[in-house]
Amino acid sequence: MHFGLILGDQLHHQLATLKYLDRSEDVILMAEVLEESTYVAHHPQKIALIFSAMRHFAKELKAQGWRVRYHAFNRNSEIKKLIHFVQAQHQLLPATALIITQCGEYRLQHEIESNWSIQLQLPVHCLDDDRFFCSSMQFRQWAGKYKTLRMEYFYREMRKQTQYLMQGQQPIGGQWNYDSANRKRWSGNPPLPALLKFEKDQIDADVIELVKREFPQHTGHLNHFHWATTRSNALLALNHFIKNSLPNFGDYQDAMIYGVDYLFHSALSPYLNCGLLMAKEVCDAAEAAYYTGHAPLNSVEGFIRQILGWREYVRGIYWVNMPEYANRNTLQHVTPLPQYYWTGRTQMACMTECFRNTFEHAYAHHIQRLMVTGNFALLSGVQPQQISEWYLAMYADAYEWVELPNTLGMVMHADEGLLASKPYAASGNYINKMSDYCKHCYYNVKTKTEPDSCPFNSLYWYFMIKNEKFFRSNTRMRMTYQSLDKMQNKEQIVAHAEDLLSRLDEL
Ligand code: FAD
Ligand code: DLZ
Ligand code: SF4
Repeated sequence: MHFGLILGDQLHHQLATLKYLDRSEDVILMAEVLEESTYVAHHPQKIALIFSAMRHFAKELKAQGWRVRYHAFNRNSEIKKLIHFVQAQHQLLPATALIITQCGEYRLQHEIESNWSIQLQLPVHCLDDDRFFCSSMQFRQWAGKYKTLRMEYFYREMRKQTQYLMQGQQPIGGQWNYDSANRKRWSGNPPLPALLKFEKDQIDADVIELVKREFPQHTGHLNHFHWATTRSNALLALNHFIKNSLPNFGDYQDAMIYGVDYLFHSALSPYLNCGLLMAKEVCDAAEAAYYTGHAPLNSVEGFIRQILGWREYVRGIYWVNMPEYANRNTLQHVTPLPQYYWTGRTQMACMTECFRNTFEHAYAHHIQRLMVTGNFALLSGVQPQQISEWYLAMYADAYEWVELPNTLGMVMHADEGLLASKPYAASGNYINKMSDYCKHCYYNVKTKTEPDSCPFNSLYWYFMIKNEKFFRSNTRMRMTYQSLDKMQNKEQIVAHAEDLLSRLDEL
């Protein structure tokens, strides 16, 4: 008899472990444990989503005839780590092997590979996670062919492999990428889709109570919890997105609006990452919407690129470069993360608005993460590991394989440009162009060195001056340095930025 351990982000009926095991003989183990729920201070909604989805999944497995041993969260129990639960079950009912599908985080994968078999006195077999379009092995082979890696080239390979939006070897429409058509500002039209909220059942209600009781000190609210916690509801969320938001997804992908939580984004990442949805079925549904004429090419290509391109690419980067990747800090940033990342209290309206979204929903869309909270951390020189921990804690979709390359690579440019060829640094002007946040702000986005000037402005130029040795020779940043060279009041900007940095927590 084998044990199959299924983790909180592996909740799919076609998981490699389940395909490998025999339901008439083998036993499935699942456990809610202290270590997994506190290795960072996860947002309470993230914990609630995972616990509730785990409980629903275990129930579905039992209904299908699997023998399931489930450990519900109990802070006082001896079972604090996943291995403790396997150990306890192995003592009760000795197994011949433990089967597991590759974990999403190096931390746990490494612990399993290096210790478990000896500690448990049990062979441990680790299966490839085949929920992705590109295996870690395939990515390694692809990456081995290039001196410099670029997502765009990886994405083209994946388009050819999967044949999404392709005519033979050529992209439909003649272009691989419609990013330049995806930058409209939104000012009230087209109307936003209604928010899909799921009725809570008894399992959801029990878990929400438990999380409220057990994790009161974790940042984030539980009262807005409306995530799907079953596969059938996650499929409803997918259909809702395809029908109501995908047609406008492309045009407004980069827009941000005060008080608007999701715009035309899908909010499907928590389901994709915990297993309730498969990447392939999501991309299939989007592609079908193009072929039926329901959604335009810039939306469908843009959406598929995020999943087939970025999501797979960052996963590849993670597994090829861990564990040393996590410690990189190319720009040698050491500033502690300002307190307002946890309290939301700052006078910068763009930041308070992204924090509000985050705390209320364990969600913020990509541009909010990249160009507001991320951009600010980059410009103010926050230590990459501290801001990485914040993203890992705050979002319902956050697992290290996807969070770390996005934060450390894309946002903080801490990986020597491995992931992105130039930093996504921007002044307040970009935020003002893509949002209406500045209208609600104490600071003035139009000035740089006045007492009430937008902090992003002087910090942006200060960042360029401080890091000149890294970026001046970068051809993609030529215009930035040409503008800097023409600038009259550089000393004033430096002085202003240094003053802001000396009282970063008060902004
Ligand atoms: P949509 O805009 O609807 O996009 C569709 C899907 O594409 C997403 O559901 C997601 O699966 C995928 N996707 C889009 N962009 C990316 C990307 N850059 N990398 C990987 N997948 C992408 N995404 C996570 O899933 N987990 C994380 O922990 C995470 N951390 C991030 C941290 C930072 C600093 C930044 C800048 C981005 C991070 N992202 C992360 C990527 C992206 O912001 C989220 O995937 C996206 O906001 C999820 O919202 P959505 O489902 O509405 O996405
Ligand atoms: C994120 C998370 C949390 C909060 N709790 C659990 C848990 O109690 N049990 C579990 O199996 N998984 C949990 N997870 C997801 C794991 O942290 C995730 O599977 C690993 O980090 C590997 O990706
Ligand atoms: Fe953000 Fe600056 Fe605009 Fe205020 S003025 S919302 S700080 S970009």
